[in-house]
Amino acid sequence: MNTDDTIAAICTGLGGAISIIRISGTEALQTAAETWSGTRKLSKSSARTMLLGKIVTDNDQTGDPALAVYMPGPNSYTGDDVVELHCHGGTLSARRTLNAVITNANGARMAEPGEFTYRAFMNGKMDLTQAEAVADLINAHSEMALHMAERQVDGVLKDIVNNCYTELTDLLAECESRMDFAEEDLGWSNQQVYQDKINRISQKIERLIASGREGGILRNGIRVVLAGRPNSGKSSLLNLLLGYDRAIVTDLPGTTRDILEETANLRNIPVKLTDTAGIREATDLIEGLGIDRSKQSLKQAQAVFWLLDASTDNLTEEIDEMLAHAGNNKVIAIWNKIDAVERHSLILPDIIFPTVEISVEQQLGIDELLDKFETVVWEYPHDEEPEVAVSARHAALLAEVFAVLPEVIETTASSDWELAAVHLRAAIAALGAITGENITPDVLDNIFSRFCIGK
Ligand SMILES: Nc1nc2c(ncn2[C@@H]2O[C@H](COP(=O)(O)OP(=O)(O)OP(=O)(O)O)[C@@H](O)[C@H]2O)c(=O)[nH]1
Ligand SMILES: [Mg+2]
Repeated sequence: MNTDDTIAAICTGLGGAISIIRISGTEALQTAAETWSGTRKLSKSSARTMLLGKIVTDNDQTGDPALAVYMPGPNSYTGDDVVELHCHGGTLSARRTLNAVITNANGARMAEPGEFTYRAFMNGKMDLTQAEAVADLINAHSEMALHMAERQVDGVLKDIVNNCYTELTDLLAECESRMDFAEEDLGWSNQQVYQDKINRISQKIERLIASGREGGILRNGIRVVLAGRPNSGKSSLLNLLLGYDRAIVTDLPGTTRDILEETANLRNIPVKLTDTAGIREATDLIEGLGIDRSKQSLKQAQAVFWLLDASTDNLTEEIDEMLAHAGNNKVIAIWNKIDAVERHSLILPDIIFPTVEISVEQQLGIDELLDKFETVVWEYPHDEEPEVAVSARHAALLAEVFAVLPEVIETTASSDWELAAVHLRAAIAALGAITGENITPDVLDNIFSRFCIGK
């Protein structure tokens, strides 16, 4: 992406009460002056002061009232000169203003997705981890995901990575100096110091890699499938977890025939909840097709809520169906309708999966279900939010660093400074790719193309 020209886009979601058109680049003031006019000129106003004026286009000299604000670089979001026009919202009004900004005599270029943040990165306003976190922030589907993104925007991950980067760069400098001045003693550290240092860095990197699991869950959410025999209460539980009546519930077995998918937030974990057709011998063609889809969904599930009807006469059948179809992946067995069973706990058989007893109808046991869900997802007690949760891109690069560090220990221990330097450079390059210190343009394009337009 070119960074020399002036770009513009609507930064706000379409349809709101106000729309903001951001213009960024060396010609931002001139471009805005062709589109907006007020009693005071933007170029004469003090930085970051809102001025009232109106949008003037070629066809419409008495245009809509609009506020304008000038943020001279480098103290702007992008680091360029920026002008923002705040005009009436609504799709048409905002588009008309953007169109005027693009087509006027000093017209700007329409910004690509993520291009404002790309410029902020290129202008050194933020590193790549912070820029990526801006996208995470917009896409966050839970409080925890939001906090994590905010911490990454604040530079928590950047600082840890930069710290390792600096330590390894210092070590590389020593290795190179040992190669160049092998005969002299220039007060170098001894090999034990190197090893301790690398071990410390290794531990930090290992912790970051481990946080990738949380990063994946918080960024992508997880797919939870509600499954079970007909009438076990899957749709009732879906409705309860969503907090509204999404699915039809009746006492006829085989009510749900197709897959229903909704997003929700269970204990800060973003989830895609999938309600499915009850699994049994199908009674007709349509039900059979629905059951095939249920089985397909189970294959893609990252967690399964398997509903068992505790009130039926045939508990073994309920369990057998589960063992045949649930798979082994994070299944929670849920005895539902315990309200309809007398002294239920005495008769319910043991099950190999984590098990809870609930009543959707009377809202019993739902907290216990969510407790189990949390434990199953995080795999260990998760009382505190992790400090950082790296993305898959970061984790892959960190794994490269982690793999090469033992080689650094080995080669420094045997005073093979040349080879140590080779390994150190590889580790440094991978860390630099995380923060964007050294990264190829196509990787950058790929990262920013996933942003929305206007960010
Ligand atoms: N007593 C009692 N009845 C319940 C409970 N949960 C659901 N039901 C009833 O069980 C019946 C079936 O509920 P659904 O939610 O439609 O069950 P389902 O598993 O989605 O059924 P299919 O879509 O046919 O596979 C309805 O009449 C519900 O009111 C519960 O906790 N206790
Ligand atoms: Mg149903």
